[in-house]
Amino acid sequence: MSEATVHLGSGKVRELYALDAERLLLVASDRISTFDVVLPTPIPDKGRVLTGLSAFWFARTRGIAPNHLLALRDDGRSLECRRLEMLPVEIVVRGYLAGSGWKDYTATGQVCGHTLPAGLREADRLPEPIVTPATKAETGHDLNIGEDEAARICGHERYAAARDAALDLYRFGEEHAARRGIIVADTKFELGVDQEGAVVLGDEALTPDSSRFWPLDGYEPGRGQPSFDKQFVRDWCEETGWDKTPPGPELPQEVVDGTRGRYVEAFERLTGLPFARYLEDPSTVL
Ligand code: PZK
Repeated sequence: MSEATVHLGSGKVRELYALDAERLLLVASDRISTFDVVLPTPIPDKGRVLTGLSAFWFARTRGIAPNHLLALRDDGRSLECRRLEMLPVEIVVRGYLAGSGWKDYTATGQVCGHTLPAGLREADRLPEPIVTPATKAETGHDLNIGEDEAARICGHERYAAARDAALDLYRFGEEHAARRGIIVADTKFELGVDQEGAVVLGDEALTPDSSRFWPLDGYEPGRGQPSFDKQFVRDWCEETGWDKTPPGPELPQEVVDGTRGRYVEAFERLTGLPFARYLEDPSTVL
């Protein structure tokens, strides 16, 4: 980084810097988390895969919703972004029944206030995608809230604009990914408001870290689906008998290599580009 940059914060696997009054730098590391714990072993190029995918989606969804992307840096892992006033809620869109949605459905027949048809199985596709907002709780764990509460927190008009953008973005991404053999079961969007008051997509978008990606090949409702990207890591962690409290285990080389291959495969399937070309010239995704 040649400019004077100020470190603003760290996510589990990303860093955020201020470039100037209007611009931020989002840098994706090669760290990987599983069962909510960041592991000590990096996955080479994971940050470049996620950044390249985000930039790819930002470039292709400009006509659906404006986004914060200003520039993709030559290192392939850093995005220069417009500074926004972020909404205090995350917008989760779910097209399939998984995770906490499946749990809630089995208990109540509802997911975050959405009444669903009876008789759905785990991992079933929903008749229509649903929006289930969440707040970033103090503990770091997200807390699901109803759309009514999200609208009160954000303002009704802002929430409606954010929800509409999120649904349109999910529908576009889900359809594109399905044609390339990847199910986007659900995804989280973070939106903000720009200087003109427009609702703008921020953060990362439609990446394996912000979404549940499943392989379409072998998809079978009625059971949990394997993660497209992290299944080798999860399986290996389960085999070791690790109790899922920090520190996490060091990953063996074959798990690192297999996992890197899955991230690269997701990139190549979704972008239609060889990852090697992205490494030579990141702007090929734009
Ligand atoms: C913003 N985060 C999350 C925290 C990370 C990411 N365009 C924006 N304008 C203002 N604020 C943010 C963004 C974006 N994106 C994002 N927090 C603030 C976050 C820590 C590390 F990489």
